[in-house]
Amino acid sequence: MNKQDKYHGCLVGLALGDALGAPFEGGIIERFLWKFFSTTKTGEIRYTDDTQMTIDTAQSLIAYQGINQDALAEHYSSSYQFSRGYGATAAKLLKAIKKGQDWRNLNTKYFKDGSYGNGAAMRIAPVALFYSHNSRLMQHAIEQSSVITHAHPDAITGAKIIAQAIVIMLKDKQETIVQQLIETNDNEYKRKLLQVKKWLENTGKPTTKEVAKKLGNGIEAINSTVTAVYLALRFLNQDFNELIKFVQNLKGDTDTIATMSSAIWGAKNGLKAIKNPQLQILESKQKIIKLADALYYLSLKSV
Ligand code: F2R
Ligand code: MG
Ligand code: MG
Repeated sequence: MNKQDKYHGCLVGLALGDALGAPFEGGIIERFLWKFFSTTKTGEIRYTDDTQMTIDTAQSLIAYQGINQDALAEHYSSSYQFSRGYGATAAKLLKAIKKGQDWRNLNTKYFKDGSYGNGAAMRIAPVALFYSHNSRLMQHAIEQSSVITHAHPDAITGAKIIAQAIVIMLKDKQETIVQQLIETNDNEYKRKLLQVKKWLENTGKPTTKEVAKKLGNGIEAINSTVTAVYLALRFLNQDFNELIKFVQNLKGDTDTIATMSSAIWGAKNGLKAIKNPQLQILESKQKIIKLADALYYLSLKSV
């Protein structure tokens, strides 16, 4: 498998998963609202905050050849648009940065320990792609990029889980993912990962309701990141569209679970394996491919 195609598959898969999951996210109000924002003026399918923040992360990593926290905070805030459907607290924080406040004074302002939402995990793929050859630097970069908006340890752990899964897929070591994650996590994350191990070892296929009940389908990192890893692994050897269909029926935070699971699935199978007609009308597809290319060439420098 061509490694560059895996980079394309990770980022374009992420954006396509986001755009296809978005119409199903949340409750009646969110789904109704998205109808007004779901396509561009030229008829492309629009992505949400998940992909926008992923693009921001990629662009900033490329420009600074690493994480520059102040520049990244600035980048996130200048890209903010209501129509992308940001998390409520993330939106407040980004608007405050735009008005000149320092992110260091904001990331524990709204919640004492910071946000435990999945916002850091949903945008972490470029960090995994950039640092795929250096795990120590990657861990540090995940902490630095996450803490800008998500200081809570659960949010940072969720980002590490998604990044680690992507790196393992790039190396085609998918059979080691769950065990590696079990060894590097504890408490509730470990409990959920043990459930994933059990499900993957048995031939039975849990329903969407069982997956939501045992692993979660919510906006919290703890209730969505392990779910995304499980679904990427369960559908790894199947059509990309089967993964998306399952996530759409999962309910809850469908765009973000599709974002994260598609990034992991795409890092294994590559862009050429994604056969979906809507790929042709995905917003900014060529721009995302170019970002994946830049991350690919930069990652080679650190081999
Ligand atoms: N915002 C949305 N979707 C609309 C809402 C969907 C629906 N109502 C649902 O709940 O499923 N989507 C986008 O937001 C998510 C990423 O969010 P992010 O960036 O983590 O945002 P935020 O604001 O930091 O956290 C989200 C909310 O979680 C609660 N929360 C977080 N930390 C908390 C804490 N320490 N204590 C208490 N509550 C906490 C707050 O309600 C936050 O607003 C993705 O789904 C993306 O697609
Ligand atoms: Mg979103
Ligand atoms: Mg979401």
